[in-house]
Amino acid sequence: MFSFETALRRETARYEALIARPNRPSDFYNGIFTRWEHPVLTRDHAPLIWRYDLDPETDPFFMERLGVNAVFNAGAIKLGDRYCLVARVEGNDRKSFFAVAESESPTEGFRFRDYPILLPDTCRSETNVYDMRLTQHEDGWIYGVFCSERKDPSDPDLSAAVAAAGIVRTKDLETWERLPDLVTQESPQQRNVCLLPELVEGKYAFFTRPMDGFIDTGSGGGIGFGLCEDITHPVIGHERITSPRRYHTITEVKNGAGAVPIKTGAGWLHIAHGVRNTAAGLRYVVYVFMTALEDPARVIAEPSGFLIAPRGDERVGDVSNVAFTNGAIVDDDGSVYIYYASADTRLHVASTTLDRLVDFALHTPADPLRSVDCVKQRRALVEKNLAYLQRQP
Ligand code: BGC
Ligand code: BMA
Repeated sequence: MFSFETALRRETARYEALIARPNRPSDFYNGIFTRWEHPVLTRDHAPLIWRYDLDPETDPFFMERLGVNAVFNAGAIKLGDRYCLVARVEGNDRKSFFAVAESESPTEGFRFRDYPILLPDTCRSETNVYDMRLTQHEDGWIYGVFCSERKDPSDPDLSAAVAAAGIVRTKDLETWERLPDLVTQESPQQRNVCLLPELVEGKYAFFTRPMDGFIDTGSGGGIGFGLCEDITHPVIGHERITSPRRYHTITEVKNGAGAVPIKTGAGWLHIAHGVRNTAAGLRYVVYVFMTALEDPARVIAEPSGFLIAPRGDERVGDVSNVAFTNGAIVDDDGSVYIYYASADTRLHVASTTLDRLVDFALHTPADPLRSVDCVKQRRALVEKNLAYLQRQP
């Protein structure tokens, strides 16, 4: 016999056990980062009060009334001693929204606040929002830059859409002020835009991703960079290309910013994403590059290949073969927590340190772009290692 009470008790206990589940480093090793065993957020982390109607009068079968399909791509920030994630939550209805999950630990225990974020509704045609990057700006605000998507009214194709960068700001992740969407005069569409924490030449500095169409970056040559004078009327004239897309690399089809760039003594550290095409669809990986402190658009290092690609269970989900990040937290002790999602389905954490990431960025050889040169690069490493081993007693 079905009992509402029993089902509610069982699901509540399961939910609490999930939140309380300790996480631990997995046995994956590459010296660059530690992969943690369990995801930090999944659809099962969505509170019961978001999904069920807990009143047996109106929900006698204790049914999910508003299911949650996926929790992934999160902006990340540390506020006081709390690690805060603004996750992309996708309902069973395909619409995404933002919600804050927080914990005293960077790797486990994330719990959503009671209410998801209700953004100020400033544009009737806006249909979906996702992938917020959180910037603790030197002007005192926390900015959230996200993708705002709507149907393309000029194209009868039902799937034709327009993507723009929406901007909100807050002090506490609770009250959000919406600013006008970013206007980029050279690019009709934008996705994967993020704001640098510091002014450059006294202006707000954005990493952009110029694109001609909704999916195709077209003539968009890579990750862009542009300055805007007034954040309350954000307009960017020219966008310079920083990290470019290149033939037969991990960025051939697209690339874009990931986490907000991190300032280090050696330059701005970027944890970005690159996309290549395959017979099985697009493959997304996370990669690293650095730009100059005095000119954040100028690339000074780009280690070859990816930092994080989907592995094992990470490969499978709603959009398989995707590793994607839009948030990382740098701790006071130099630890870095990269929150990356797999397959547009769940959110994981990788931990490392600033020292390791900078060493990786500066001392890993660049992609020589041709197979034959890649073999030479690898043979040179083998030769160095064999000579080293021979010198050992
Ligand atoms: C989806 C995004 C995706 C984009 C491009 C959007 O409709 O919500 O997850 O990145 O399309 O494929
Ligand atoms: C994009 C992103 C993400 C998503 C990825 C893979 O373009 O903006 O939302 O993770 O595609 O679907």
